[in-house]
Amino acid sequence: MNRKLLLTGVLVLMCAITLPAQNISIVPQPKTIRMGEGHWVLQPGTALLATTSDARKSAAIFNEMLEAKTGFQLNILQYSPGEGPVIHLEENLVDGQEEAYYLNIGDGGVHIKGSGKGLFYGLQSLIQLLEVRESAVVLPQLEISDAPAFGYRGIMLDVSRHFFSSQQIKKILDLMAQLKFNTMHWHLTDDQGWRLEIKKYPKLTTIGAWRDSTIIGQYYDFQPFIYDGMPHGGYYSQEEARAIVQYAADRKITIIPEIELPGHSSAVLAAYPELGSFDVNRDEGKGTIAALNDKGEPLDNDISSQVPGYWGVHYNIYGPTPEAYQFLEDVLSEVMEIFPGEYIHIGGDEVPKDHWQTSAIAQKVIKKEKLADEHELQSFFIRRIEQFLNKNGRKLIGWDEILEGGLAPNATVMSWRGEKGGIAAAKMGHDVIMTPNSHMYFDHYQAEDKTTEPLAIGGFLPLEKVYGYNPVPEALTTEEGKHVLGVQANLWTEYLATNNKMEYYLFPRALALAEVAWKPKDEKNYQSFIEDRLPYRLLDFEENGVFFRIPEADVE
Ligand code: TNX
Repeated sequence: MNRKLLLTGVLVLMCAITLPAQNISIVPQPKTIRMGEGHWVLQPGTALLATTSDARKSAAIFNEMLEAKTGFQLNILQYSPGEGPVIHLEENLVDGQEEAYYLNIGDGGVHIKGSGKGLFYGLQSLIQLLEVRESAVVLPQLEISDAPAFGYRGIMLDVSRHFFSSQQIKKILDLMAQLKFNTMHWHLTDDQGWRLEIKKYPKLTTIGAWRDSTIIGQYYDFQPFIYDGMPHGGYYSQEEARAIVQYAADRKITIIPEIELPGHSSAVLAAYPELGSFDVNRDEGKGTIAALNDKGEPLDNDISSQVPGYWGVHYNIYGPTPEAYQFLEDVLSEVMEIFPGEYIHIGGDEVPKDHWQTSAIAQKVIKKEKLADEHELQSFFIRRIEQFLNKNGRKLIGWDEILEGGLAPNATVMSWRGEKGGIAAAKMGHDVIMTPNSHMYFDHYQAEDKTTEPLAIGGFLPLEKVYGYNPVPEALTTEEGKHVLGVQANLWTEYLATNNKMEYYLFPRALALAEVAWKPKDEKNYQSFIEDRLPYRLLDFEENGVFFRIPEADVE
């Protein structure tokens, strides 16, 4: 069946009524909306008054979106025209909150008030209120006061397992901005590929960014694994990465780059094997992943020479050596030049620390530093990196495994193995981001019957479950709960190789997440979300070439 017809059918069913012509369908739903009477007609000659340069940037972005919808742009003016219709952007903090805004649509025009960020969000709401009729473009008369519940509203994109173009990243940033997300966590390195140009270490991208998927991987249980047999690769030049950072900043989104250490580092070690910690028992150790050729013969078992095309926890990791620290400090220095945000993510997840038990280099450091075990060694490693980042005015963030063996003193924790890690860190007075794999793993299936869905990693995460997530665990006191900065969904891309598939797994769940992050838990309402807002947003997506899963498309 034609996708548009199917979509309209499903949406009408969801609403159990025909879609009303005019509805307030802003996602995330604003805090308070007071409806007025009638409409205000937006005319091509309307002035968009923006007196600051930041407001003018936001106005220009609004204009592009407006043109896509209506075919016309407004005149951005620096001074009041004195007469005629005006959309007035007043850059002034609302209620002392940086992300709050006030929006009024009345007989005389539109007035939006807020900080630079607030104005941007006000304009995002305004665009979602526009109704393009045959005769005119109209806006409902109303008044909105709005502000987010959480200061951190994020989505993580894994570009290592599959590479995505700058253009696609920008498309996702556009959509994130519409939904008032303010953070994109960019998973730039992993076993399957290094994706950022580093001037001092060119082999990271000449070798580390390309994998040969014809090599058959072998897991801990020695089951052979092959993915699609196709080569994959790509990377962002520093110039491209800078352009993306700027593009995001213009949309009030901060990018947190992630450079994985000490594990998930096979791509680095393929390029610079000397940074690894293989030395004794190099391939006899239990659990070593061997590389095979297409006849199933071992490739001299030197896995450190391959960028693997198979997933899971890989055995070779950085050695705790002066060379590795120097390399990481050099890399992080270049990373900090490109990414001005306060956080740098250093991974820290899924490190097969037992590997360090058979590593002479690692054992030497454990002895010398009087560490109890390999957990403390990881902690020692990460503390060193934290000191370096802090010295450079940045904050370290890592996955919840960085708690094991002792948390670095100023670290922020991303809680992914459920909420346990986040709860523990918050109780210790550390900041946390909640991203539990029970509710926030968008690489999981959207239908219970997985055979009806495009191949993914596993798990079942329906829209309603995402919507129902409350980022502050009940186990925390009010004071401790303040350490929960916000919430993030993770899009791992082992099986997401195309732009469409990426969008299919993100949407519509990211719309539900937008309300989880923006609205206090007592003000969320799933029924109203799927009936009053979601259908309109999805029709808009459909018109703008955004791919998504039609909700309940699996229901007859
Ligand atoms: C676990 S979540 C991982 C990723 C995988 C993901 C698949 C985390 C910090 N590590 O490396 O891609 O599971 O769902």
